Amino acid sequence: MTRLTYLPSPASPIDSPAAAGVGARRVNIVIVGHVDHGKSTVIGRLLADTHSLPEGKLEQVRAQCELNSKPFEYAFLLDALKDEQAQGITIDAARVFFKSSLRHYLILDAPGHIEFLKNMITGAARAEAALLVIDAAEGVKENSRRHGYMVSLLGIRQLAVVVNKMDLVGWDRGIYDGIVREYGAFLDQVGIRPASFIPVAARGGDNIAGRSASLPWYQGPTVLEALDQFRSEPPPTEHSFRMPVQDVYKFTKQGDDRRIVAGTIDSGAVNVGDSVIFYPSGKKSRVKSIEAFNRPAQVRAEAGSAIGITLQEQIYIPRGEMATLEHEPRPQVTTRLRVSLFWLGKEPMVNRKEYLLKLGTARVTARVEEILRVMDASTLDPTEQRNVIKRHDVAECVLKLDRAIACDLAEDVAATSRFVIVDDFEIRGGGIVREALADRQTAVRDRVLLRNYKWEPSIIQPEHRAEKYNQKAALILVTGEHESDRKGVAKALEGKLFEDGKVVYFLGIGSVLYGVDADIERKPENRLEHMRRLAEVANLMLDAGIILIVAAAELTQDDLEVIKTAVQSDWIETVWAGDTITTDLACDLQLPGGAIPEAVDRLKAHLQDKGIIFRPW
Ligand SMILES: Nc1nc2c(ncn2[C@@H]2O[C@H](COP(=O)(O)OP(=O)(O)OP(=O)(O)O)[C@@H](O)[C@H]2O)c(=O)[nH]1
Ligand SMILES: [Mg+2]
Repeated sequence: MTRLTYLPSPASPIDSPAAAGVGARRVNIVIVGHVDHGKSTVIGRLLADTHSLPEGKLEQVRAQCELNSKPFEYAFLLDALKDEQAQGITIDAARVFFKSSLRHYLILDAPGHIEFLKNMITGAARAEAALLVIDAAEGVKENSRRHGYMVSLLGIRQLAVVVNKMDLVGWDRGIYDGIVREYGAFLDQVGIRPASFIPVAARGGDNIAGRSASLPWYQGPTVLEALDQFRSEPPPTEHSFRMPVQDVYKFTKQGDDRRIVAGTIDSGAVNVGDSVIFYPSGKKSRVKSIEAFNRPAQVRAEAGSAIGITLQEQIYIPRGEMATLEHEPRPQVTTRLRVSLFWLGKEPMVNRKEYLLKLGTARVTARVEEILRVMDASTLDPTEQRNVIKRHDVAECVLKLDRAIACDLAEDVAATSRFVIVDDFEIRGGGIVREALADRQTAVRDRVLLRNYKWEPSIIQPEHRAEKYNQKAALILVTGEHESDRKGVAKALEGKLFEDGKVVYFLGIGSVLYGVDADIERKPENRLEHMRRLAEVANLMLDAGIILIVAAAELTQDDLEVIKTAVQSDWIETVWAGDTITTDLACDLQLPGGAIPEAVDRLKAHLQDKGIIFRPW
């Protein structure tokens, strides 16, 4: 079936159930620790000692070392495997598979904290348990602590601490005990109770897969035994269904109006016939079919699979929405989040600066509204009260987003509570959502969600209207000071577009105030409701495919946020008429005072740039 080529390929071919072995659930383990403390050696040894290496690999790497006259390192095994896997894998963490007599494992060796955080949060990798390696000779270092904190922040509750290189300290029990005390106290502070502290010498294989004769005083499990003792977490299908929408594809065959909503299921499961609700929009439909990559259509799909669903009623949903099931707990929808985050950027995180927050497939501009608490992650000492979050700090803060997103709280659905913060195209931090806070639009949003839930979809697709009218529906908000001629500009634009054959309508605020709003007084406390009604009227006209031009004096950012709650934000253009912007509104275009025809020309060019109307060839 050719249509399946529209679907994204699964995150990685080795994520397939086949790789986990028939019937066995694979356990994912992340390995962390300070640089050079021996992560790669532990993994290399595990591979070698469980006979999980490809035939002849060990000998091949040894021979190569000899050839280049450098000492053999178990870490080289990983590099060799990494090279082999490199095709088809796009993430930075080395992914290594091996099996014990009990079950299959995937071990993720993250080369640094950015990669670790990135992979853990973006879902490129998820781990149920962690191994944290500490060099017995060097002792607990800053990154031993930072990584421990990150493990706790990511909600990984199972941890074994590997005290490595015991050979370098003469297998001394006192040194081991000291590390157990010091690091155990630290873990206690971040709320992790480690399953075990294991003294090992990874290079020689002591206490990795086999018991060490040099450590007779230690009675606990070997690393391999500790792995086998980790609980395999309850399958994510026990949680609510969450699928961030990656993309919406349209069938291209003539007369086929269906779309495929594609994404990877983060948690839960979905069945054909289920009633799905997309958030933050609140739009609803029913699952008609589930299409999976390279597999025949299926009736059910579970967490971890990359799928596409077709819907009974065709509704417009953009990338970034989150598919959920009607009969399950709904996600949080808000523009204000209380979060715990970890900052890795060289430049500190500051108030007022704009960042990009990525959660699921949603991308949204975010600012720090308030910093509640900052700690140094390597000591967990609360730093003095300050208003910046420095590199390697962990902080609890309130983030304000410029439009609402759907997410979950860490305690409800971990996967859809994780986010990263991007600045200048690089990931600078990440964290989890602790609490969804109310914002000014909460009441409006609740009504919009209900409206969308009850929405009667037309059989005419929005893009068919767009094709017929040769334009994209848009709300153009023309605002300015009271004295500005915003109405003049707005009406002239309407005239010009009408002349060009567009379906366009000018709406003055007065037409709403004394009509739709006739039952509410004009006083400041009613402004929100006035805006809500204006936005609802606009939403109807936009749904009809119209370019709607609204003129209103001195719109503020608050007004815009209310309007954005009811009207899809990518359909809105804000224009300020006049030399100085006197409110806090973020404008897409400013038209300095002057002749109306010029203003209209500039506006028209702007609409062409935005693809709302098309430029003549
Ligand atoms: N003496 C001794 N050296 C070891 C042991 N385990 C690892 N090493 C050495 O420590 C060095 C670092 O080991 P790696 O496994 O590369 O450490 P890593 O944590 O993966 O390092 P990065 O990936 O660079 O952070 C290597 O030279 C290893 O041979 C051990 O048990 N005893
Ligand atoms: Mg390494």
